[in-house]
Amino acid sequence: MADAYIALGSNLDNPHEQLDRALESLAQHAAIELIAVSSRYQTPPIGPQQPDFINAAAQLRTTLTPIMLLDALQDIEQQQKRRRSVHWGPRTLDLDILLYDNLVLDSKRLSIPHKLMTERAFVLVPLADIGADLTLPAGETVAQLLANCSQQGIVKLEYGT
Ligand code: A4P
Ligand code: MG
Repeated sequence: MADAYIALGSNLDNPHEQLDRALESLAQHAAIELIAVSSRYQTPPIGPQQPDFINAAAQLRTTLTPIMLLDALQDIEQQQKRRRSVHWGPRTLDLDILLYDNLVLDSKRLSIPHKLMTERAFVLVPLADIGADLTLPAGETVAQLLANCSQQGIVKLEYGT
C-alpha cells in the first residue's frame, strides 16, 4: 500500500462537475481508496490567457505502482474528454501525481515529486489543507514551501461544505 497525493484542476465545461466526477471515479476504483479531499480553490491561470481554474488536492491509498496510477488518472482524464492541445492551456480535467510515499522518480513518462509543485500556489494551497506537515523527499514541508510563494488571487470556495 502506498500513500499518494494528487492535484486536480479544471477550467472548462463546468469545472466543479469535472472534479466531482473525477473524485467519484477515483473512489470507485478497485485499487484506490480515497482518504482525504481538500477544499476547492479558484485560482488565476498560470500560462496563456484562459478562464480561472478550480483546483483541489486529494490523498489516495493505493496498491497501484506509480505508472499504473498514472494510467488510471489518464483513463479518467480521457473519460472526461480531455483534449491535449495547448501546453498549459485550458482543460476539462488535469490529474497530476504530486507525491507517492517518499519516492523520487524521474522517467520519461513520470516525475515524482511533480516537477513544478514546489513553486505553484495552486497546487500547494489545496495540498496544505490535507497535508501541511507532509515532508517532501528533499526535506521541506508543504507549509514551508507555501510560505515562499505568492497566493495572490487564490480564493477558497465554499463548494460542498
Ligand atoms: N508527467 C510527468 N510527471 C507527471 C506527474 N507527476 N503526474 C507527464 C502526471 N503526469 C506527469 O501532462 C504531460 C505529461 O506529463 C503526461 O503525459 C505524463 O506522462 P499533461 O497533463 O498531458 O499536459 P499538460 O498538463 O498540458 O502539461 P503539464 O506540464 O502537466 O502542465 P501542468 O504542470 O499540469 O500545468 N493554472 C492554474 N491556476 N491551475 C492549474 O491547474 N494547470 C496548468 C497545467 C497550467 N496553469 C494552471 C493549471
Ligand atoms: Mg497534467
